Amino acid sequence: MADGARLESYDVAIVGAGFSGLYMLHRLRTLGLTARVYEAGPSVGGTWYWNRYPGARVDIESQEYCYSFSSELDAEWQWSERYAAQPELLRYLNHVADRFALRSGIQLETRVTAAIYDDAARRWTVTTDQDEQISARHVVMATGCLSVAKEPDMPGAESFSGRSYHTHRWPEGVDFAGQRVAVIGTGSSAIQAIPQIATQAAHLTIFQRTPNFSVPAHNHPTDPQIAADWANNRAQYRREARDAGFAIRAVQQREDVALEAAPEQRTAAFEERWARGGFSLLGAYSDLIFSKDANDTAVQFVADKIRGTVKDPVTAEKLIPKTYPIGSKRICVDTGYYETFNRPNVSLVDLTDTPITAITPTGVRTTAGEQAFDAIVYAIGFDAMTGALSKIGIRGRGGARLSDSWAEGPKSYLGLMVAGFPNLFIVTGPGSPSVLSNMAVSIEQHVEWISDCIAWMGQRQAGAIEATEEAQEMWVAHVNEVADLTVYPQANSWYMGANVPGKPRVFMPYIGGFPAYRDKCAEVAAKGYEGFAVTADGRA
Ligand code: FAD
Ligand code: N01
Repeated sequence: MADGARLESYDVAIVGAGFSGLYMLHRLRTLGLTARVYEAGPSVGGTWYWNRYPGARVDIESQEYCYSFSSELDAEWQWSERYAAQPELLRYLNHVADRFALRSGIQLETRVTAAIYDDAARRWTVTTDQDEQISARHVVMATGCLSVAKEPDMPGAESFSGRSYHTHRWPEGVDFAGQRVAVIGTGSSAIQAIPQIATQAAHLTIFQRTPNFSVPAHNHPTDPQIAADWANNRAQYRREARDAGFAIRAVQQREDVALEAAPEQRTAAFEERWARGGFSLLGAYSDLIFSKDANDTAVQFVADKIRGTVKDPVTAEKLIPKTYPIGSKRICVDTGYYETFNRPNVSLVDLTDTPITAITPTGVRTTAGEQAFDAIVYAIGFDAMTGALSKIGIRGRGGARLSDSWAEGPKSYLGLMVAGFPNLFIVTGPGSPSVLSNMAVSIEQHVEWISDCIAWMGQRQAGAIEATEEAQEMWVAHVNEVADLTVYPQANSWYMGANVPGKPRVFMPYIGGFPAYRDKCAEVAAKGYEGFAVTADGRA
């Protein structure tokens, strides 16, 4: 610790002020505990502060993608659209921060750089980039699954003399009018941004390495009847969401099996889901994520939709994913994505034919030659699930480094705790449903489990809780076993760590479904935190 550095002491240090960190602070305060949130950014909101690119909006209906812990909050907040856009989500999270008087407990523009466990004191010392140290009994990493953006790794990226943008760090006041714009990447961020940028730019060129499956959002202003229906039945609808595999009520998962349906029946079922919009397509049949043959029927349906929308058949074929099952990468939910390729000012470069060799001072060079641009938009994704944690120097019992424990891929018990790292909790960590679910639901479940656990420890004057190696090994084996029953590991996805060179290829989230996972967490707690070692210790 540097001379003059401040030292503060709390029951709990929380890292991150997004959906997770805000609710964590609120819950801990209601338990009478002292807690402080450290947030690297200049605002609360997490994902919904950082990702301000044009077109950014939620891919789960707003009525479902929000907190459920306060009926007063529900009653006073009205969503203006079926799928809220980023500014509205950010307003919502700011409202939550004000509504529950959270700001006094949040320290912005403060990055946590290290967290070191003192086995004797059974406390963590958290270090920030603001020349301060915090002593805390518990640390909650609410650092986000998708909060560390990948940086452009193409040679020459820094030499570009035009403007470069990253979807994750979008500045105010960008105007592409009259410009030649390149978008690199075709994931969810790009697929939302491209239709908007295309309406401004003189010409937009999309550099696609792997096409993605996208389904229409059919977004619209909130239907007053639907809002009233939700207001009248909210508790029941929330229960239905929590009992759904992805914790998304609107998926309306059917038990029918695609391979047992006649082709015309299947087409009708998919058409009905396509007309509803969003992730409901995946709920049309129960075997879509388990059987490659069943999955192929949905792939063919979407491929035909793309062919039917994109007028140039060569472009249409390039936009159809052919190398992985639908759903094994998060499906994109778009507004006018495929239609955008019918505009005269939009063109597609397929990088499988002609890879990027360099970014030059004036544009993008591929093996086919160089194209000049005024602006480049990088929509190249995230070091997902482990990125934020790997940037913090986390050292547990005996000085063990988390980066060493996770060298072959992240291991955890329930995605909540890691053996060797007592009193360190992760919200939606690898090994939990997290990114395979409605994150708002998963975050609430994790925050409540963690705060209940901390309260339980307090009642028993327990000094430390830690996942046992045995429980962790069994859980990791289960997570892998369940993943292998599905088509998910067949894609080179960020779920697998495949988008970051050198990252171990491990299927990180838990695909066993939110209800089964929630029940397992509840059972573990009911059995006195089975699979955890609890150390009695009344020391303050
Ligand atoms: P985040 O919102 O990521 O917040 C984590 C915070 O921690 C960040 O503000 C970050 O700055 C801070 N932080 C990280 N490391 C440190 C550190 N060392 N020190 C201090 N602060 C730190 N999920 C859905 O279910 N539905 C959606 O529609 C959806 N849309 C998304 C759209 C985009 C563009 C992205 C990127 C993700 C989306 N997600 C969606 C996932 C989304 O991340 C979660 O839904 C949710 O917002 C996560 O909240 P969080 O608080 O856990 O993490
Ligand atoms: O990132 P991505 P994202 N050269 O990793 C390409 C959530 N989210 O920010 O597939 C050329 O999906 C890469 O190509 P490839 C959601 O969970 C939700 O779009 O690796 N291309 C890919 O096309 C989502 O899944 C919403 O071959 C390069 C793209 O960049 C997650 O966040 C909106 C490249 C990255 O796609 C991440 O989405 C936004 C290179 N060097 C995000 N490197 C909603 O709709 C990467 N690519 C709510």
